[in-house]
Amino acid sequence: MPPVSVTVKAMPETPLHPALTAMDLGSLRRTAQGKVRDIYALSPDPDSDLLFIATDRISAFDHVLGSGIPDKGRILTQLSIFWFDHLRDLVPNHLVTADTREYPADLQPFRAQLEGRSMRVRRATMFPVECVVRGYISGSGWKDYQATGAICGIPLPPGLRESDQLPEPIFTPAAKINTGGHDENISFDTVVEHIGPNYAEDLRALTLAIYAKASTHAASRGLILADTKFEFGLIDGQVTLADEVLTPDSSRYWPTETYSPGGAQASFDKQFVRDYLESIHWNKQAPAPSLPDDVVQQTRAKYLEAFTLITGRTSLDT
Ligand code: PZK
Repeated sequence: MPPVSVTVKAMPETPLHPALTAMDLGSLRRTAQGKVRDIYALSPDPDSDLLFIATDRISAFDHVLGSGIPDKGRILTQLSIFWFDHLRDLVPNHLVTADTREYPADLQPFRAQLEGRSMRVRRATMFPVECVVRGYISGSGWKDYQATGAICGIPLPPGLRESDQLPEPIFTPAAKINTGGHDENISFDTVVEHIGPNYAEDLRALTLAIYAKASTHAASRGLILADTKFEFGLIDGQVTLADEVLTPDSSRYWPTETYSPGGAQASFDKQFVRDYLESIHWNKQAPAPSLPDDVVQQTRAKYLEAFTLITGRTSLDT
């Protein structure tokens, strides 16, 4: 009898809970809702800390889909916390605690919903600028380059191909468009007009420094950090990193192994979702479809893979 060799592919842990796509926090006041994240005020006091929550909702082609991805909110929250810690010597951040036992008493009944997916954060006065940094040319940057040879007024060398690495990382700020539209790329001079030269310089320098540190870490884990977006605010007069940071929802990560410039790169996390939505010829108008369970599970596995690669941890719970 020859020896039998069995290889078991490591399977991601099975989710213990269904996707959580809508929060129920009783009478707590929601102050902002994004496609995927919710922000609540911890108390009626206008200066109170905020509760920043990542739900399991997922968006594609600018719509929130009918299905959530179990554990997505916990995965993205744990990634943000990892990066806040990794970046702590570079920039202060808004995180107070993610230990739900340190949340106010009236939230204790909701701890099961909040555990792992929420952060108690300091309230900041947010700068009205999306701080985007690109090390590679993709997305709206590729579109602008093809049309004008520049991104946000920064001239780039001719002959770049889609997904090429840029000669050096560039700060490509964007202005938020409120009514669901895409952010609009703006020049550095426009940032200066909005917030003044000192803060504009601060945001650019911080954004580029954070990108340098984060992309070095990502590279050590086999990932290219193609681009990412930060939001900053003022807390006690200090420029502070806020929002979620360096998650797959706010960043483009590409596996170094399959990187191939000259076209679009597959999405690390959402490619199964996009492929499914294209396969059913959805017209990309509301209502957005739900996802079959195999697409949900494959997508969940990709978020877990990103988490494990970046943090070196195999479980969300340890
Ligand atoms: C804040 N957003 C964007 C994110 C949404 C909206 N620490 C803070 N203090 C004050 N305001 C904000 C933050 C943070 N972070 C961030 N809007 C306000 C946003 C997620 C969901 F609906």
